[in-house]
Amino acid sequence: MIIEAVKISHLRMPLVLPFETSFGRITSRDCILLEIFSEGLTGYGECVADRDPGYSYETVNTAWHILKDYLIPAVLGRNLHDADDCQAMVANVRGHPMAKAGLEMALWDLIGKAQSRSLSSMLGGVRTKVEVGVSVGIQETPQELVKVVERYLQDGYQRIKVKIKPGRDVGDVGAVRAAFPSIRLQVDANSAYTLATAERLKPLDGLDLLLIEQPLAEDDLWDHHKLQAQFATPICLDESILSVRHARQALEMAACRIINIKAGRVGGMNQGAAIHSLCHNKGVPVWCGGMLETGVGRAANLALASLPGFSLPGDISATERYYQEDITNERFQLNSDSTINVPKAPGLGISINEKAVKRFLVKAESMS
Ligand code: NPG
Repeated sequence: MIIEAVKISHLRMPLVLPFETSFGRITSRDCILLEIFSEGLTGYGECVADRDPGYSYETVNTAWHILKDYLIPAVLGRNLHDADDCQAMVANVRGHPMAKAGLEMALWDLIGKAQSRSLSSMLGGVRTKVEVGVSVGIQETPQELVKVVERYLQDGYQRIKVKIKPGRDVGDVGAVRAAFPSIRLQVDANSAYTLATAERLKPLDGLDLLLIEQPLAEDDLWDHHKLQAQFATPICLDESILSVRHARQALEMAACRIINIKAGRVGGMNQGAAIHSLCHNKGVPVWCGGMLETGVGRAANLALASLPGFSLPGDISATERYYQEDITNERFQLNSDSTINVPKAPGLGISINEKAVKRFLVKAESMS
């Protein structure tokens, strides 16, 4: 398929509730919607780079620059047979995985539509619905956190992730565990500790957690290795794993026992699936992370999480947990068994609500 034109749109969407992590609090979320045009079809993708460089160095503005000046010119006018071709076309650009992943997602959608195949089936997915949980941001007080968790449990989520940071860790998680002794519970520090300050997390080992996610800096595999040796609870890496090579090295040096896979963080679905295969072959559990995606990215996450090795619930919640109004016509619902259905229609299996896109638009640009 010849890539005829590409449109990028910077969107800002209000969140239903503020979301606070160790790197800040947001009340709205930015992203870039990509549209790739070929043979009368449109492929949609979502670039998950955020407004601020808190989670990653990429921002919506760096991604805009990299897409507009490098990645889109690398694919415009080219003949694509397979979304996997995209990786080679953008290989000259160092880093910027979220920008690459947004483009790649749109190509998967386009090719899926051309071949009448769902993304899940193209990737080798084996599930029609996937187990999901909810990620709960830092609240005003531990008591407030317990209330919020209770509401999500009532909604039907059977796995809860709690965000932690220094000073808001053992007390908060202990309060949740005391209130709900048998729920599946995990924590995420988003790199907020050092090997020294992570000492204070020791009591978490007694709280029967599924995992402790990314306690230390993203470029610090070796100290994660030292920390894992001190904890019975598995350490899970997120920000540290940007490639298949990082995943292999982290496992070889026992820096973690579980990996969170986000296609955006690793440069695309193709790389996410490859990390999945590496881990699956080694018997290492993986799960699908989330970046507060719109329905576009959520559809992609559900397809990825349908691969056989995704054995832990993903950070993929129902649309209503994030957005009152989404940019897809489809709204994802939570099933009574804490699962969400994997889209079946060709490509991502979603359609776009153009009115909503207009409402949330910051700026747009078309290239052909
Ligand atoms: O449900 O999509 C979701 C949110 C899951 O906690 C979540 N994401 O660090 O993994 C993370 C965190 C995040 C959100 C990171 C937004 C960056 C931006």
